[in-house]
Amino acid sequence: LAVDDGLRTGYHFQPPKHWINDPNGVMYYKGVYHLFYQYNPKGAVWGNIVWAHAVSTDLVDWIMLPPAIYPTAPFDVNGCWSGSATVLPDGTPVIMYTGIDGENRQVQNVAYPKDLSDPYLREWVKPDYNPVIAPGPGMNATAFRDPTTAWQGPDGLWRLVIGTKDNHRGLAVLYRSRDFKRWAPAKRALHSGDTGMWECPDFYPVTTSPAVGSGGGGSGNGTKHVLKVSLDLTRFEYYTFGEYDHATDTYVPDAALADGNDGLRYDYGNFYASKTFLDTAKQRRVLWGWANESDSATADIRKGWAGVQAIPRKVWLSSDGKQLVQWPVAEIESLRGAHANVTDTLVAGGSHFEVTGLASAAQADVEASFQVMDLDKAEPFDPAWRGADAQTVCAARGADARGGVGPFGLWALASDEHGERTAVFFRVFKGGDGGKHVVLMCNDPSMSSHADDLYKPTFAGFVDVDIAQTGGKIALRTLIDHSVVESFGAHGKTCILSRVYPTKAVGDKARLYVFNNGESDVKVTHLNAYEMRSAKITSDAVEPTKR
Ligand code: DQQ
Repeated sequence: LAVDDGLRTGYHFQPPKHWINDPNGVMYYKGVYHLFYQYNPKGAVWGNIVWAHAVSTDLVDWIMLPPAIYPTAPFDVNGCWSGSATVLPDGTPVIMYTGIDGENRQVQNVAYPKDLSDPYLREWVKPDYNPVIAPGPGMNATAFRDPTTAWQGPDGLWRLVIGTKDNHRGLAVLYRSRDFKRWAPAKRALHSGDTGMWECPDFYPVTTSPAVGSGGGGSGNGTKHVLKVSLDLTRFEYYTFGEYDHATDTYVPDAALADGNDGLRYDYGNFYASKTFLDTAKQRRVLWGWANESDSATADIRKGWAGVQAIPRKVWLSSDGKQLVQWPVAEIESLRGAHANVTDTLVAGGSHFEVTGLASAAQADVEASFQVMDLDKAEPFDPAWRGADAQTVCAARGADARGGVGPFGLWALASDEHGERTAVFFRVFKGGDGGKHVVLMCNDPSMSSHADDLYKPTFAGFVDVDIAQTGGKIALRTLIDHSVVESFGAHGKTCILSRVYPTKAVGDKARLYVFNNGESDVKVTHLNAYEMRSAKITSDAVEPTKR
């Protein structure tokens, strides 16, 4: 069975065709959000990489512009890879990106807007003095890339980090500059870990308030600094946060946090090479991440497209200071249309019901609150799973394995008779640390499609909530978009994005169910499922009004 084009997204960012990967140079500049991204202008597989460019005034509707940065010079002749934008104090934005030079070395180049009076900043100029940072002696020149947004220290110097590796050790190496032109490496890396290459590092301040200030300054007074890296070995992203001392450029992660595979993730699903920016218009930090396909390369070539961007997420520190919290930017709620509502409906163990009333549940935003009626029915947490990651537990106890408390949640993109369905659910165990329940959130795509050439990984993360304290209540929000199921558990504490390829649950054939496959009854206290309109993706045919 072939995957069909009814799987293109309606409100997740996608260009009309071809391959995309990492978001790049994301920024807000004079009323306009810029999204650049890794793009193959010639096909639906990775290669020929340029920076494609799109602009928006609301992070919802996008105007597609011609590629902004593409190979033109010896310092980027073999590709223009990932990088970031920095808005300088005089208001000029500057991009730094990784160029693949004639010797296939990874070097860092800067580019400046050609015409600051163009509200879309369409054209970018690369000064002849590039590259501004080349791999030093003894450095791994084929693993030295993805510069972050720069920040300025109290001494006035700019700093940024670049991802690299030294044998198996991943590093975020620090560089400093007075003029954004001449850069000197710091003696010590900002941080490192025994994890393999660190791609796409990101480093930024957060507080427990979703609203952020200027974004400058060191840690202290409730401000923590987040360091995120993308591990090319596992294709997952991990973060720590802790104290950053501006004067000495020392970063010390909080003691409870681990680097690498045992660490915290932004997303426990298909989400990679992400990058944040400070949105000065709305005083928030916004996270962009790329979701790859999980069908085959052959299917991508047939479809003519591959890759989407996740919905931009606001990110901040949880009130207990133990993790980050993420939530889709409020702007996407402007796409909400007709909605179906369920209140105080009991779902008996072993039962399910359809959420009816939507013309299609292929493009929907679902907010649900569940209440477990009998937490005592929770199964003991198998001591053999201690230290195991959530994905291992969920693979052992999928959506169809009957439990004590849960699995309960949604069947998204379900066909008639739900022969196809993607299960997003919680499962609760007794006997966690300190006697707390262990709450697991999973995305089980094993029944998501009748097609046979798909990679269908189970994704899962633990949810750090004390479910007994909340009276058995837990919330789930799921953004459904044809081939995307992007979920936020417990108000954004655990997030899972999954790509699925239904063959029957497509367009107006897609349905939505609530299911409970546990012993304990579960009540749906509230559920609102909104049909989502499509975002407007236009090309730049019309000259915008200059202001
Ligand atoms: N993708 C880019 C690299 C980056 C990787 C190349 C991460 O710069 O390290 O397309 O997906």
